[in-house]
Amino acid sequence: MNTSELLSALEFNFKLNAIDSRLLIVGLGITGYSAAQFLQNTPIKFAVIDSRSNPPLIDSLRKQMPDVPVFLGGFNQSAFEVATHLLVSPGVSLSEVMIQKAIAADVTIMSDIDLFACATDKPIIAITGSNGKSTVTTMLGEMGNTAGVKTAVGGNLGTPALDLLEQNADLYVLELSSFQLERTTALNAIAATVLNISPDHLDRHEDVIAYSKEKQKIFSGTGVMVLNADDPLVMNMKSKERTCLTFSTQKHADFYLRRGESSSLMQGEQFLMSTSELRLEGNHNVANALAALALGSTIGLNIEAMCKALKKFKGLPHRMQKVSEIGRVLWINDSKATNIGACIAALEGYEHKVVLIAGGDAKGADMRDLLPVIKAKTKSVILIGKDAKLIEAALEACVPIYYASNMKEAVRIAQNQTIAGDTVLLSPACASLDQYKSYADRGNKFIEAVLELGTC
Ligand code: UMA
Ligand code: ADP
Repeated sequence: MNTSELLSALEFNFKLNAIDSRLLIVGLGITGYSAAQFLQNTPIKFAVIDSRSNPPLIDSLRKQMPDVPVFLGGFNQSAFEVATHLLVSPGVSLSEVMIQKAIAADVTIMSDIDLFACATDKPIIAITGSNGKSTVTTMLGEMGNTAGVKTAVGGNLGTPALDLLEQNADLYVLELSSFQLERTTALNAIAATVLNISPDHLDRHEDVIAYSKEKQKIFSGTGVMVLNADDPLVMNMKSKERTCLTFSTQKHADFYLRRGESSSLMQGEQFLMSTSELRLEGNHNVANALAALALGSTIGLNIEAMCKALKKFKGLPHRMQKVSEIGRVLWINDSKATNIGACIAALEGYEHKVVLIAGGDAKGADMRDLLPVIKAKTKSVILIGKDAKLIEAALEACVPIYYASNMKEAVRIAQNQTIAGDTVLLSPACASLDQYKSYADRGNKFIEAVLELGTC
């Protein structure tokens, strides 16, 4: 797409133009930086603001774009007052006072995803949900490339959407978070899905219904809706006016799991592949595979190529990742389980009781939702992090509970709870930021501690 087509799209969607608009990029993380780099090659006038005095990318910005005005160390009122448009990074809450004032003054709120949608005429497939986004986004990326369609993947997955443009792909697959969706209005994905809804980010969203409404925004536009027939909150999003495809591991759907002596992935009456050919564990990953197949089918990806990609896909690190087997005890790293839904899915996948390491920042979720599955599927629980006491109270002593102040201690306590044949699962049901740099840092600390056991 050339600059004049981009400018027409920005004018049409946002009344954003090179003459009288002033855009303020709020937040200088990787999203804000990608937006600045993109706008630098257009005639749109923009500035950048971050509440931190020394945001991570300030040096690069000053070096690469010395003429761009930058405001740091707070949300400076005068910077907001001249802005006609705010491009708000996902890490910044829309309830910030200066943003609320801007909304009241009719300033247009937009996201990097809006800019991206205006900047490409190539198909976009958009993926959200409480859990499975990264897995399905990556699966679909592999499917596209295996089918011979140059596919780029990004968004919440890690590479900001605007940075994908340089790959000049023929298909873009975007993982989108509720934070990205709540400030996006111009997305018109050729196909989109909400994989599932379970409580998450309730420190930022009023309740699960408000959170689910933000997720539903992924269906703005006219594209195909891919819906999880096993999730009532998702099925409520179905629109009569739109083409819908469903997937299910429980019942007949457009893409579904046929259970039997050997279970199979099916499209209608057509056998696609046997589940034993999947390299990923758990019923939730069967659902993820079905969702990816359904999404791929909407743009006519070759079905054999999609199955070939699925058969090769080994999964992402920190999601039900096998770390080691020591003295016939299996250690599993599911550090990416940053909410209750992911922890429940992990535990439900076991036929025997496991030793669970959980805890961290519960983000306002009601930890009592964990009680039935913990009672049914765990031998004992070792709690870490800021909300350990809250979780203990929610579990009503249904199994033995221990505290650990760090991961090394948690792993040692877990080891003492095990006998040959047991599994120890790190699936925290909480965010990691109270004790770790990220979920990956938490997972790596777990791996380190487990591998140390093997050398003792
Ligand atoms: N921040 C400030 N002041 C500011 C701006 C940001 O303190 O003025 C803080 C935020 O509160 C947050 C951090 O800086 O703690 C980063 O926020 P950001 O919006 O600058 O983040 P980016 O670096 O742009 O990364 C974002 C996503 N981050 C968030 O949603 C918090 C990344 O998702 C995403 O990969 C990236 O854009 C590219 O699209 C991360 C994430 O944790 C992985 N997502 C959440 C999740 O998956 O649960 C939603
Ligand atoms: P997201 O990007 O939505 O966080 P991931 O694919 O990174 O999703 O997986 C995050 C966590 O959720 C992991 O613990 C993983 O095992 C679990 N998970 C993956 N897919 C599903 C699903 N469909 N339902 C429930 N939990 C899932």
